[in-house]
Amino acid sequence: MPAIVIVGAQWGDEGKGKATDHLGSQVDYVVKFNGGNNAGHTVVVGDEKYALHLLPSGILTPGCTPVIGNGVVVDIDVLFQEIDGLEARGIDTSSLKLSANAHVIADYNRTLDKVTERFLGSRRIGTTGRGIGPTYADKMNRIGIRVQDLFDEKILTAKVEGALELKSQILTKIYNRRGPSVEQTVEELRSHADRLAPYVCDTALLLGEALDRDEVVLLEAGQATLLDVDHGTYPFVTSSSATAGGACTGSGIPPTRIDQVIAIVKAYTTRVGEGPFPTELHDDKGEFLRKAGWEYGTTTGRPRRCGWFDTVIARYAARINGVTDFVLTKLDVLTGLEQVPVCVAYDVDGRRYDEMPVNQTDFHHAVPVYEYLPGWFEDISHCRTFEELPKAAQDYVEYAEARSGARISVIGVGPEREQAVVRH
Ligand code: 2SA
Ligand code: GDP
Ligand code: MG
Repeated sequence: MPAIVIVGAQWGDEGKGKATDHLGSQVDYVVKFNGGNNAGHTVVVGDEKYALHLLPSGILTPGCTPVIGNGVVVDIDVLFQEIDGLEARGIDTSSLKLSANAHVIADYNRTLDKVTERFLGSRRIGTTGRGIGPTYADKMNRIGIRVQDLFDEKILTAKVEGALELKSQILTKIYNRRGPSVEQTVEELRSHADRLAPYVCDTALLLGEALDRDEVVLLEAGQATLLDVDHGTYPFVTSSSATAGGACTGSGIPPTRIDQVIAIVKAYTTRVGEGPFPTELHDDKGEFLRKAGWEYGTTTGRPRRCGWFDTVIARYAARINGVTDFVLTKLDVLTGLEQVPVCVAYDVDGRRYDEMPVNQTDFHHAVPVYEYLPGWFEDISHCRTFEELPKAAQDYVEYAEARSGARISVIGVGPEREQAVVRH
């Protein structure tokens, strides 16, 4: 039976959490494979609203085992805060599994993230300040601290010493700040070890065996295609592999076992943080989308930048991820517009681009070429079949589908679990 991957098609916050939760009852394992507590996934169940950061969205479904894979970077304090928060609301988190190979976010990396952003000034990335980038940098630099290191004080001390030797030099000489002591860091990391131990295991083995038993594994990406460190709008990206390929490296599940790739795409586009965004709106229409879609960061509360739907980006996401199905979310937010512009190509200094320009400068200069579709005014939040949608909304979906390179299987018409139109 299948391994299914869920990815974001744009710059994140497309509604991956809701889509994962929607599939929760049909799957046995939900795996977070990249990122950390920079992610924010909102799931609304009845009157309850949950904001998940480190825990996979499947944790809300009884019987579904949540897994934090090796590709994730873990802030242990935040992990326990989230576990405690959910337990206090009656959610059982005891089945959580955490990869022994996942990397741990140490306090010095949170500090480095923040001071680096200040240092960059106008060239800043607009990170969430959670220490994500420096922790992945340590991983690649082979000076990272992994979950398994927490259980051996000698090894942990040697690793922290190695990492801090370099960091302290950077912190004191370049940023003029005092680096933390080895003892302090080891003590802080070790303080969690006993509580963490029951969750820790070889998650790649666990998932491989689950697939052998024909169980269903859902791999849930944090962030999105255009924030992927390789395929996104570098350097305005996160530091992990947020595309479908990352699901394999971040979980230990091989590519030959992935059966379906579902990309979540918003009916318009948003972005938080810095970086190019061709269809961004700086006028009252942008404000309309922000208000109607409540576009504020789930983790940091930052207002999200808003713009029209961009089929060039959707096609790119379909190609890079091998998308089999799109879930088009937040169609309800577009209700009440006379006309809805859709970007079909870019004009870059007089030259037309139908596909994403590979050159970063070209993408910065991309001016959207729009087609204008008729809007609708009817409330669609109660629609549950495609036929119930107003004709103009149906046309919008079919237009987006024809230009996005994969079928649109589900349409979101509201934040709640059941507010969806299932087509396939
Ligand atoms: P980082 O902190 O190193 O990962 O930041 C690098 C870039 O990645 C962007 N990024 C995000 N974009 C959208 N949503 C994210 N999660 C939160 C949410 C964001 C929030 O769900 O709302 O609450 O602000 C997320 N995480 C990282 C970030 O904006 C940088 O552009
Ligand atoms: P994620 O990071 O991709 O999981 O997305 P977020 O949770 O950060 O942001 C998506 C927001 O849109 C959340 O507040 C969801 O509750 C909400 N949402 C998801 N799908 C829909 C939809 O179809 N319509 C509306 N109005 N809101 C939705
Ligand atoms: Mg989010």
